[in-house]
Amino acid sequence: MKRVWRNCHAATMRGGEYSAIERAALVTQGSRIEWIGPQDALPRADAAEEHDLGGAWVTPGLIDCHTHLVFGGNRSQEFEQRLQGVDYAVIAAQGGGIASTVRATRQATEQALYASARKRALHLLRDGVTTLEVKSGYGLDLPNERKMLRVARRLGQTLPLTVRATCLAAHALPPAFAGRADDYIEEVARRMLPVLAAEGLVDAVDAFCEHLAFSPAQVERVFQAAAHLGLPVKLHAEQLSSLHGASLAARYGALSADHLEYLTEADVLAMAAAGTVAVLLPGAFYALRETQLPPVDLLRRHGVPIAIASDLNPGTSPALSLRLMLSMACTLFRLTPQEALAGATVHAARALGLQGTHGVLAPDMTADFVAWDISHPAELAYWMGGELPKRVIRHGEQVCTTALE
Ligand code: DI6
Ligand code: FE
Repeated sequence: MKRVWRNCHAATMRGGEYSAIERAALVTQGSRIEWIGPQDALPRADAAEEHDLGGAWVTPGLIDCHTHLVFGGNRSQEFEQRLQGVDYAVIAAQGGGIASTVRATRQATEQALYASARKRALHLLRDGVTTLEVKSGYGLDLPNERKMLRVARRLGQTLPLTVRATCLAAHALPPAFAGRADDYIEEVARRMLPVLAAEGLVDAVDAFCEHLAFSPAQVERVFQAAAHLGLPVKLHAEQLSSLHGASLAARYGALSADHLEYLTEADVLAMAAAGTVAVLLPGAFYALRETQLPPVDLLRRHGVPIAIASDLNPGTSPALSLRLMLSMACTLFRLTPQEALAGATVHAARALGLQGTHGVLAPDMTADFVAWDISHPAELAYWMGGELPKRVIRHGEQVCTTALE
């Protein structure tokens, strides 16, 4: 169906800038944008529906390109214990940390996991997100990684959201493989990935490259398996130390390297040459009270696209608002509001391999956009929390509206 959307301003985000059109209009045809431009130049069209956007600012639908939003239980009691002074090592020895989420995720039925993940996904949708990535990585064996990825697929089928599913089986060492990390990596590379990919559950492959997780050599084994299956890779890299995982990821043509507080200039150059997106995660930086800043100036200087995501997970980033992450990216990492918004639209699309269809407002792109009742797009990174009045349009249809009456 053809629809005309008038009386708005558009931050198209072309070229990673607002690239604003004031007094704009859009024409959508089904799930695609057919035309966008100044309202005065609106072509005559026989539209089935006309919508007055009331002077709103329209942006591309927000894209949260790094989440772990499918998980069992939560770790709020652990949070409380830590703040009462209980040592993290003691909590871990009591089975806390990632291990406790793995237990809770394994115990949960697929239906229960879906029900809890759906609520978190709705928080994001109400905040203007129309595309999100969901990682597995709390199952750590074939049936439970499958269960997580099936939930991710089901979210995409049942909610008005585009969901990309990433297999993060190489997130942590499962208890059954204690002391045998190489054996677990072989299990991931030889059995889990091929089976899950054959079931159509995997859009990309991720791993956690860190002293407390997997070494670059082990990550490379996973990347070889992904390449063999024709799947793109991503990597949790340089979050707590410098292992040059980002350079390794770049060598495998990774869509993104994520976290990156300890990234070096050599890693930045490798990412620039490979076109790998830097995904910065201010929620985890904040929750861990990290002080090492990601090298934003080096990323800018060498032209590496910067994306911003929630890292929504029960341990290090229980973040239910992508807009709050934009605010934190500005205040903590000194991004400009324009860079932050580009990080949750055009560059986030690239981090998911969706740059051909998502992330900017232009003819032939998917008609995913948000009409915000704001006076300037910088407001999206300016307000901390709350609910901005908006309409969320996905595939050319209004799917959510939040108005304050
Ligand atoms: N990096 C993180 O910060 C999270 N995962 C990862 O690879 C931690 C996930 C958790 O604590 O549950
Ligand atoms: Fe993460």
